[in-house]
Amino acid sequence: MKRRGFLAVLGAGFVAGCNKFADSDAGSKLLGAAEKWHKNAHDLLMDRKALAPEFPRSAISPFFRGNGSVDPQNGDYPAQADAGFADWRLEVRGLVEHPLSLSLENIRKLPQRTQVTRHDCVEGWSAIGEWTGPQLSLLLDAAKLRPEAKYIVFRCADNLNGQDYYESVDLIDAYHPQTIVAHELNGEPLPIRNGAPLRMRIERQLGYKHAKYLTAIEAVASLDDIEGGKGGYWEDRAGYQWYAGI
Ligand SMILES: Nc1nc2c(c(=O)[nH]1)N[C@H]1C(S)=C(S)[C@@H](COP(=O)(O)O)O[C@H]1N2
Ligand SMILES: [Mo]
Repeated sequence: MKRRGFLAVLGAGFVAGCNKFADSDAGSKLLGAAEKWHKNAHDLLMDRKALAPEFPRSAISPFFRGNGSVDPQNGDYPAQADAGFADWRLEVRGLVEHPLSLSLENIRKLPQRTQVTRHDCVEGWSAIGEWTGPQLSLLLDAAKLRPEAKYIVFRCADNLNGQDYYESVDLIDAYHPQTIVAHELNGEPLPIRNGAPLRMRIERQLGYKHAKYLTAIEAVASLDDIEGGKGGYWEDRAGYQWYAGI
C-alpha cells in the first residue's frame, strides 16, 4: 500500500473504531489518563485565576511597614515627592499599539478596585492593607498589547544598592482581577515608604513582586535582555524565584 493510502485507511479506521477503542481495556486506560491530564492542566489554570483571600476592613493592620526602599533619594524622586508627585507620569510602552503616558489624575479617573489583602514578605512578615487603584488589565487593554507580548515589566524610580528595582509577571498575573496599580493604602494616598505615588499589587504573588515607585509598565516578548535577565531585582541578585505564586 502506498503511504498516503495507508494513512487514509488508518484515519478512517481510527474514527470508525473510536468507540471500540474506548471500550477496550488499554483504550479506556489511555483515554482516562488523557482526561486526567487535561483536568490537572485545567485545574492549574483555574487555580492561577483564583482570587487571593480578601478580608474585612476590621482586619487591616494598624501599621503597614515599609520594606526594601522606603525613601528613595536617587534621580528626581526627592523633588517629585516635594512637589506632591504633581508631575508624576506612568508610561505604558513596549510591545503595545498605543503607548500611554498617564498622570495621577488620569489613573484616579479610571474605574477603581478596592481590596483588603494580606501581603506576605519572604523575610517572614505579613501585613493586611486596603489597596485602591485601576486594574492593570484596563491599562493594558487601552494600550492594546501586540501578539508578541508575553511578559509585563514594571519599572521603578528607586535605585537600591546601585541597581534600579524592577519586576515582571506573565500575562496570567497581569490580567488577574486583583492585579491593580494602587495609589491608595487604607483610603489615603500611598505613603512614601509603601511606594508613593503608585505601586503594583499582584495579590497572588509574594511581596517582592509588588513593585513600588512605579514609573513604567513595559510589554516585552522576553526577559532575557532586561537588567540581569531573571525578571526582577531579587531574582537577579539573590536567586529568588521569578514565579512566586501564593
Ligand atoms: N521599587 C521597589 N519595590 C519593592 C521593593 C523595593 O525595595 N523597591 N521591595 C519589595 C519587597 S521585598 C516587599 S516585601 C514589598 C514591601 O512593600 P511595603 O514597603 O509596602 O511593605 O515591596 C516590594 N517592592
Ligand atoms: Mo519582601
